[in-house]
Amino acid sequence: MNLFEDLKWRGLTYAMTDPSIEKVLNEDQVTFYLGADPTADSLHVGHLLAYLVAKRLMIFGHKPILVIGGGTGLIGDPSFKNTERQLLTIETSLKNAAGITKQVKHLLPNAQVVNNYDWLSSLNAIEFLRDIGKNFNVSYMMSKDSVKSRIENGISFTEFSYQIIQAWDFEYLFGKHNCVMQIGGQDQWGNITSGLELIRKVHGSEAQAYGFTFPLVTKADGTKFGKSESGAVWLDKDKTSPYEFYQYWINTADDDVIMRLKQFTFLTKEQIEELQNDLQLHPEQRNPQKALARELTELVHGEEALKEAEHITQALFTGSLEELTVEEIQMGFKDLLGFETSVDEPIIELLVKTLLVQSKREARELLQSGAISVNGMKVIDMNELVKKENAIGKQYSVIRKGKKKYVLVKHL
Ligand code: 545
Repeated sequence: MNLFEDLKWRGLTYAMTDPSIEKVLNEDQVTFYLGADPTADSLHVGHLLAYLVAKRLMIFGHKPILVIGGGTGLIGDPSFKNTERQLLTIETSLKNAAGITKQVKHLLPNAQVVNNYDWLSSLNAIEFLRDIGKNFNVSYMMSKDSVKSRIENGISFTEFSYQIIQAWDFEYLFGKHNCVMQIGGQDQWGNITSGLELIRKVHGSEAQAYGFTFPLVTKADGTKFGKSESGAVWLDKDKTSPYEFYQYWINTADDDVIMRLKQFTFLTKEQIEELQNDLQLHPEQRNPQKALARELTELVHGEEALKEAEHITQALFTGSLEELTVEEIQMGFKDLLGFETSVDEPIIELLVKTLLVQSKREARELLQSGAISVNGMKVIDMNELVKKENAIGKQYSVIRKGKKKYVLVKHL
């Protein structure tokens, strides 16, 4: 499959400024760019798609420039936003830009990364209005779908001017780095086409430059992609642990999982078709979901973190929590309530208090029959103390009844 067919098959083509893009993508090796504003200190899974599209182009020989919007972030992109954005302070913008730069470098290790603050910050008002502004027609700017609703409901001159600034970036990169293509999500169409408009005004109507957008990710049930019960799914491991990240993908609905494998993984058509077959034959095994979670966790967090996430998932499934480290337990139980105690208590008391049994009589019977274990060790004596001293990392004891039922006791 050539690049364009691959992108199409994966559902990654939304709109193109020129049908000859297909030929350019398949036959040329061009420099292209993708921008992100530092509105937060981390990307989330929604933004990840954009970088994976860039990576696909890179694999086929095109050269990426990743623009960090240190300058544009100070203005605020109004595209499809209902209300005016809160201005970022320079400090926040810088701090966020550092976080995002680190992430994009990790995702595309060989890409050139630049910050548009470097060229935008020296632009003065006269230059802006005379050299750049003169190329834009206000009614053209107002007609963009991305700002239409805001024209009626209110938009500051600052945000209204955003498309000119992003357009200037494209023109700047075109002139300086021979960057002939800008890619972005479908919400970026207005800004990207403004850039092409400017390039043609400045470099003549024959100037060859292209815009390419991909669709926003949607879910079959209509709910928002990229949100879990605890909020956005971030790439930063301190905001969303690798285990939670893994869980997000493994919980993908059957109706979405094949699409997600196409969009977000580098598995081949054959591999994905095999998983599709697998989904039809034995959906209960969730092999496509496992493959998706594995691919993405490894890509974003690395092999070690993937192993850890799989280990926690496995241990929670079988109940063998005693195999886990303190960190793993904390990661896996972040949102679950355990039982806390500040004294070493006899097992019989704890069994009742944690509701693992209904009565002391039941507890006694289970202990006698060898069905109770603490941290993997069988306990028979009903007066045996569950001690902080013997706990995993002196913090957690796992009390298990039979194979599947267990509680986590936290020693305070
Ligand atoms: C700035 C200067 C340029 C070119 C582009 C930009 C950024 C652009 C924009 N993009 C979005 C974004 O989101 C915040 C990410 C970091 C927390 O606003 N004006 O910055 C998203 N983008 C990726 C995709 C997008 C877009 O980073 O293009 O469509 C999401 O999928 O919304 O010269």
